[in-house]
Amino acid sequence: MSLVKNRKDEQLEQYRVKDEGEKLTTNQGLKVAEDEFSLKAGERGPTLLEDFHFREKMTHFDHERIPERIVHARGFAAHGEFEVYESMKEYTRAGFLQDPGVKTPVFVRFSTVAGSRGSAETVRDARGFATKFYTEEGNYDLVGNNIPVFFIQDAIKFPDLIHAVKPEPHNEIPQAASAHDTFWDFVANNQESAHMVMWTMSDRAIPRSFRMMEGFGVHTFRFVNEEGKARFVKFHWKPVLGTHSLVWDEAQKISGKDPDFHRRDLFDSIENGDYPEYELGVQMIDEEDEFTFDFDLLDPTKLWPEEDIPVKIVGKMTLNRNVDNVFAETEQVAFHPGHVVPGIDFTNDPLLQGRLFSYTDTQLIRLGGPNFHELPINRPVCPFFNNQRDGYGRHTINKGQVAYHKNSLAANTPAPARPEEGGYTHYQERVEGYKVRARSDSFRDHFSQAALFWNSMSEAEKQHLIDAFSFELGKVESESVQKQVVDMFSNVSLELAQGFAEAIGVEPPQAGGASLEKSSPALSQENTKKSPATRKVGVIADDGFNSEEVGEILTALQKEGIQPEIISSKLGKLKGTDGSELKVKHTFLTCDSVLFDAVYAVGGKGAGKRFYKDASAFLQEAFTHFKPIGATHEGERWLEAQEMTGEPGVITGHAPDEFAAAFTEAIAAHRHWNRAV
Ligand code: HDE
Repeated sequence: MSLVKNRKDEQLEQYRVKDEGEKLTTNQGLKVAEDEFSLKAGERGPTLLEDFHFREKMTHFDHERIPERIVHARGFAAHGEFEVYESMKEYTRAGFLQDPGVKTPVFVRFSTVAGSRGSAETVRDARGFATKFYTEEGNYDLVGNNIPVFFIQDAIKFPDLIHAVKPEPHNEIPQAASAHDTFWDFVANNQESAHMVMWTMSDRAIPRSFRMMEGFGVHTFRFVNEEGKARFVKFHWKPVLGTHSLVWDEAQKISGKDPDFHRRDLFDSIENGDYPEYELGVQMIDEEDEFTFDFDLLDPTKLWPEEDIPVKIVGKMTLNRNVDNVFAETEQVAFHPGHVVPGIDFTNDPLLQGRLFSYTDTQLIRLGGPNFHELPINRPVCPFFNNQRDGYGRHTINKGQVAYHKNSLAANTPAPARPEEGGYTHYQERVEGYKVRARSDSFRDHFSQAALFWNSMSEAEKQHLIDAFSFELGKVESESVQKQVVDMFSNVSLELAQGFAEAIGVEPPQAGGASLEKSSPALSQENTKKSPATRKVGVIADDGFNSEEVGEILTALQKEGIQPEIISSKLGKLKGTDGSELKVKHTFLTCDSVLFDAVYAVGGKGAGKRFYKDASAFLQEAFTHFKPIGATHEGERWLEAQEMTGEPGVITGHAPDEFAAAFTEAIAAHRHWNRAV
């Protein structure tokens, strides 16, 4: 664990308790003499009500659970720090964005949306990316997703969307999946969802790692500077390792082999010192330019193409400490898009406006009352004073007789602060209009940006989209819903609609498609950063491996930050040709090809028939998932036997140093889509 200390860490320290080595007590501090037997009337008699220790232990246990989040229930979090690269003074007065060198403590929770708290992590879904900045001016929460747009335009439809995507109420099936009738019925009948559905059917919805996905604030917010000048702003997190995904078959298998795949990856990386890093980016538009775009800036189903409105990279976040206790921190953390600091303000995006209500409301039921801000993980690092009092679980002991404003008995304190003293003032936007339940006409184009997304995909990504639609709608039972969805997406791309219509047995549409030709290269993961760092390579080896060669190759890979793990038929140590040893980390039984980024087939003279069978299955699976494969000696012959040699991303037959360099490059490429599988 990192030894990094910051103000939040110091604050949390006063609440940490280590029980190890202590005497067992009740919650009243009374030492307990016996913890295995309840108090009975005779050895075989009934338990007595007066057994306060039993009662307390059982009562606490009975109350250990709180309601899980209605959405984003399955999540995992870590602590870290944020530092701005250059002052953002020109654009915002937000204190934490002023000084390079000042490190603001952060707490980030990643999540899936639809699944229950115990569901698998590699399901097809959007991912939550919620960041709490513990700034000196109070907590600022950037509660975003890994997808820059949302399914709906108005918060009033959120309960409908979530009811449709959650397991169907009559049989509570399926868990953590959108491949069912009610979700697709919702999509077809609420066509504003088209753009986000393109993203959730794309590889973005099956990230390789929380460390390798982008984050987006989604809504348009406002930056306001010291002079009161405002600009529209969208927030981005860009992962330093690039944006990478799993393949769908692999993701489904991981759900069974390791339902904790993403949290394990995050936890282990932090423990290893491979701290996940993300750069903060902002897109800004001047208020004067509000109406110069072919979409409405307030519409949360629209993104701002990065080629038109560049993302200015302004700082970096590093996650460097795992939590001590998942319940106390990750489960009890309470995010809220309404937790803002001076210099950051809202817009009239009707989705954002509704969220500003929902998040406090949900914490009241989830955390049991209005004092959740006092929980250690939620406390700001700056002091807070007001006239709020009492309620369930109140910790603060407010002294004095005055709990109201205005007063004379306490000299009218706590007193509101003027802006120059840090008081938050809302941006004075001029608003007028009739009270109506309506949607602006400028929100009506649902297909152009969905088409922009399609146009921006590589051939492989387009195929993945067709496959994902074919999978999801292949699980839908209602033919009418299937047909409606085909009709709907024929407005986006005829190629897409025809592709999956064919697969699900619906008459493919003959006409349609958006006329848009524009594309945005930033949307394709083909154009993301490529790095071999922290990639996991399964090394399949047995006794009698070529020591010198393997030693050289593994050292070269490790120098690039690649993490080789030895897999064999049994645990223990393998002996190489010169007597050197390799420690086996996994057997074919305890791991699986889907849990690695690449495979290196080493072999060994001791490898028998059974070993060869297991190794072949492992390699075959890696091959069909387009993963880099390297092989030397026996390994090379295994690949030849399976006709993999010479395929893209399959590295064989070089001197060790050349092999290591070529294999590293293949690993950095992530996947090799142009392979014949
Ligand atoms: Fe959320 N959302 N949401 N959401 N959301 C919640 O708040 C809600 C939306 C997001 O790790 C809930 O504390 C409404 C968009 C994240 O603890 C709840 C609407 C985006 C998390 C809620 C939205 C998000 C939540 C459930 C439509 C991306 C997890 C538990 C108006 C910008 C935070 C909780 C964590 C959680 C409501 C739409 C992101 C019920 C009403 C858009 C990352 O309050």
